Amino acid sequence: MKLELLIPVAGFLFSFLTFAQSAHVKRTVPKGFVTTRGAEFELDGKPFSFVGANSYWLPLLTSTQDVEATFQQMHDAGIKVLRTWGFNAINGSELAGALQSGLTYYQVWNNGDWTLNDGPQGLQRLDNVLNIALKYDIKVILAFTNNWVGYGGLELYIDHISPGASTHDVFYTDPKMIASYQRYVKTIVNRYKNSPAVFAWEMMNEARCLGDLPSSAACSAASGTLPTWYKENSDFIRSLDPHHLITTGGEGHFFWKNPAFASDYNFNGQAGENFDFDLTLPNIDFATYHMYPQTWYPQLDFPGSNFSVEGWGLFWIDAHANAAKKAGKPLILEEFGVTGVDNKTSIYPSWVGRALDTKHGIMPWQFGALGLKEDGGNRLIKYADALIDGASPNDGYAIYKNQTAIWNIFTNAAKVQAARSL
Ligand SMILES: *[C@@H]1O[C@H](CO)[C@@H](O)[C@H](O)[C@H]1NC(C)=O
Ligand SMILES: *[C@@H]1O[C@H](CO)[C@@H](O)[C@H](O)[C@H]1NC(C)=O
Ligand SMILES: *[C@@H]1O[C@H](CO)[C@@H](O)[C@H](O)[C@H]1NC(C)=O
Ligand SMILES: CC(=O)N[C@H]1CO[C@H](CO)[C@@H](O)[C@@H]1O
Repeated sequence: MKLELLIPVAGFLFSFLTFAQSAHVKRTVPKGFVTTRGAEFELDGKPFSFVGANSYWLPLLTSTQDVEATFQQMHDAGIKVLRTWGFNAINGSELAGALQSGLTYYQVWNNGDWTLNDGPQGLQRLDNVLNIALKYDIKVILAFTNNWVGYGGLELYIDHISPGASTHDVFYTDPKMIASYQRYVKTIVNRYKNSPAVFAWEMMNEARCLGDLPSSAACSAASGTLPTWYKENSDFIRSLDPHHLITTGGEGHFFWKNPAFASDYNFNGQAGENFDFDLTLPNIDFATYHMYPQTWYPQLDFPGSNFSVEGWGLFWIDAHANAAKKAGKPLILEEFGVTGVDNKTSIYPSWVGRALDTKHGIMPWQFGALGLKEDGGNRLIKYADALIDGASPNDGYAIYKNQTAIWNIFTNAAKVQAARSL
């Protein structure tokens, strides 16, 4: 439903509520920059509702033709936002292999510190992705690092700065690691801070107390370790860039006191996030969360009750929609998926329907491009999950146009969102 259709009284009430809910003054941003207005995104003065895509592999492509072809396919599907990695880091010991295989890398770690690669095999590939995104009218969310080892995440910072450290969460409190991370953030933000191709900065993909190393006993939502890191670093990013949106990139773990959820990792604060609190931080502009109930609940049960993948997903969507509404900020279901063509076909319509009904931006994991020329298979490295099965990897979640029923769920959703953005 378009807003213009609301009767004036409802329109007045709506603006009043929006005003009352937004605690901070609305930012004035340059033309073409996405911003927020209460619980909605806004672009050039109009609501901006969208279906987006995840593609971590786009900056790894060596062929500009393939990057262009991927954006063309996204554009044809009605996609308005892309989420990709703004990092690709390797250990010095991997450099020779990377040079030989053409692997994209922006940071090389040696002797406890990293050096930047802003050359043709480095940040120029990310420049290229952003330039082509602009041409296809697609805005890009860039994450600065990874909670996981893939593409050179936290474990590289930890291994190099504090060799032998036994816990993952040392990253959030060690001043040298924070400074090293911020040096990288500053490099990326300064490079693109005037670009309308950037939708938002994302502090980390899926920050948790644990990663490929375990969590220390001290780290949890109760200790505030990760929320404090979110606060410090969102403030830091804002000090560099007054205009672009900033978000966590988190999975949306709650810290609920309800004893029924005391042993549930998604709700008991053990993961480190505190979704409701994190969203109140002044420089977190909108919320993100992820959703993989099949792998999170292999037994498909809460303590005391069984549920369906579809049903749990609806519950998770509603819980985040309610929290975001309370905070008066927009939210994105920025990664989600189930495996199996039949599962996707039967479950996605209700998840997507509920997310659209509750004013989400949605970004399924992950985009599948067909017909790319390049074979990505030879660029497998230690810090990669591997670029497998050709340039656009089929990890069991990827959605390709040849899967017509699934594809249409998202292209139809894109049309609904576009009609709301007028
Ligand atoms: C990085 O390379 C150095 C030197 O080759 C090696 O000693 C170290 O174990 C490597 N670190 C990781 C995390 O692979
Ligand atoms: C479909 O989902 C069910 C429930 O999670 C799972 O057991 C099954 O393996 C899935 N099918 C495929 C092909 O992945
Ligand atoms: C669609 O294309 C992908 C990628 O090439 C392939 O893995 C899949 O088998 C194709 N067909 C269907 C029905 O998914
Ligand atoms: C609490 C409960 O009933 N859990 C069950 C849910 O279903 C799985 C698979 O059938 C069982 O293994 C659980 O015990």
